[in-house]
Amino acid sequence: MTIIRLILGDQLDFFLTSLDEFDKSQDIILMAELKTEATYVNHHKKKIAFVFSAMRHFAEECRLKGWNVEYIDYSHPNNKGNFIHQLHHSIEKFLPKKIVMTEAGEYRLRKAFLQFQLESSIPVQICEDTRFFTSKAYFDNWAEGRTQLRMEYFYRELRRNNNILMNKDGTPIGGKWNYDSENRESPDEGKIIPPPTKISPDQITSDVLLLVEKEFSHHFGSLDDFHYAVTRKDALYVLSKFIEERLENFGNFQDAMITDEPWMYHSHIGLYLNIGLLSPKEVVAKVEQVYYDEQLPLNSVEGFIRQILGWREYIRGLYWHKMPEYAEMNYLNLQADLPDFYWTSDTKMNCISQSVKQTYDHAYAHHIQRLMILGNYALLTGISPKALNKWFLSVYMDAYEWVELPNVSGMVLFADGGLLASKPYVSGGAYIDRMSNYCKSCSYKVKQKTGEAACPFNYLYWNFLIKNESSFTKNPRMGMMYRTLSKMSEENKKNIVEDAEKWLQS
Ligand code: FAD
Ligand code: DLZ
Ligand code: SF4
Repeated sequence: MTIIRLILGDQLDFFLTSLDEFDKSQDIILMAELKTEATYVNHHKKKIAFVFSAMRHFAEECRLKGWNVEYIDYSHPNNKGNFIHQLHHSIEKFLPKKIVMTEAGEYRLRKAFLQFQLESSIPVQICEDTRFFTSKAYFDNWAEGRTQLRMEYFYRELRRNNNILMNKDGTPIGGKWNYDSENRESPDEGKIIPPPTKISPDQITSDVLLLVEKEFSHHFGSLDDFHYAVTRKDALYVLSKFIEERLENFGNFQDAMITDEPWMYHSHIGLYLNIGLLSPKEVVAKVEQVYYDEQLPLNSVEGFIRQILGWREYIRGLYWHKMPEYAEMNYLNLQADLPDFYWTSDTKMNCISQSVKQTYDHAYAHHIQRLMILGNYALLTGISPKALNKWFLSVYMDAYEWVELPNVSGMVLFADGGLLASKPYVSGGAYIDRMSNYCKSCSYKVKQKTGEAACPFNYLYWNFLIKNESSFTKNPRMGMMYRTLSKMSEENKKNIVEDAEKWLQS
């Protein structure tokens, strides 16, 4: 008798646990392009096109293996709009003996599937998602008894456990666990940055682009120049081009930003990792091997591996460890709405307008733009976790709640009170000026601290420290900032607070 194997849009991997012991003579793969998934937030048009096209290509690959696939596209007459209704429909149609699936990556869906499992008339088997280095249980165990959950210690443990960039005697290669201090070079405007690797849309992608323009025209974002991989083969090609062309400079310029250079030396593979076209283990293994074969700079190789083995695993562990409470946390009681310019890019602040514009165009911004431009401004101006999470979950191609929420609530908004970050990631204009060339063509003056022409990040930064003094003055990592503040004249502080209030009200 038939088993229906449900594959979600971010589970496009033939090694998925729900495909174990697949019997091609009887089993059926169920995949569906669903309204609820495309609209639980108004995803960027490119993200919907990417997921639908990658799903269609995966279904094609399954058919080529001779597997039975029930693929419900967006316009299919039997499209039921959400997973649970779709499953009920398939149970009636195929009378299967069992449903098998791999657990969903987001809490809201995992809850819905557990409820379905409880109520279903046939057995529903929900398998563990093993596409990560660590399980949820591993993280829970690691976190037990700790008041602070620092990524660095988690990462070191994973380096040891998986023997990655390690010497035989158990010490890290190069003698240090991390080379962060070497990964903060200012941008080099004279250096030619390799263009991003582009894959031309095939017929399947072109059809999807038309569908998305028709059905989701009101969503944020442009569909122009869609050049992403939608198959594993092409995603592997993008990875190989990153290793060949960009990895060497990844470390030095990891935090650098240049006007009209959205891609810098980043890998642009987060979207593929997150839907299963690439696996984190294979990416880390390949990059480590290249280090041994080609002696690429250790700060680049270690820095890159830390993002995937360290941050990505840690963030997922934290999400499952703390959900559902994590989504409700708001330690600093931030309540402001998101300004319109997060959607329109219509602001005189060049750093923000650049970051929003490229987000609109490409559904991509690199880490420092997300953290130190768009995130920094949000924290300084008190945007609420709900509003900011909704925006970040909507606009990026790689956004899924398990990875987006801890980054936004924990790393950006300090909403968890310091579980993830030892101090808030805030800065004035000087940091942005050091790490980018945005300030050179901005209407505001980055060196000016107060007054109409001053860079808003300057007075908003000091205003943030003044307003949140009671929350942070005992934080040892904030000592230097508060010592500088204590030396400021009362007159100066008054001007800062007045300018900040004027800005916040405008
Ligand atoms: P690279 O800079 O080349 O890094 C390589 C890989 O490391 C990434 O592809 C990603 O898989 C991983 N990585 C790096 N930093 C992180 C991190 N902080 N958390 C988890 N994985 C990380 N990443 C997402 O995948 N989805 C999100 O929705 C997301 N939202 C973010 C929101 C904010 C506010 C911030 C500060 C960061 C967010 N990140 C998110 C992390 C990071 O910005 C993106 O993974 C990265 O920009 C993707 O581009 P890339 O593939 O070129 O990454
Ligand atoms: C993101 C997304 C979108 C836009 N559309 C679909 C879809 O139509 N069908 C589907 O199976 N999955 C989709 N996804 C991915 C799911 O939202 C994802 O599986 C959950 O967010 C869990 O991580
Ligand atoms: Fe951004 Fe201020 Fe620089 Fe303008 S001057 S780009 S607002 S940091």
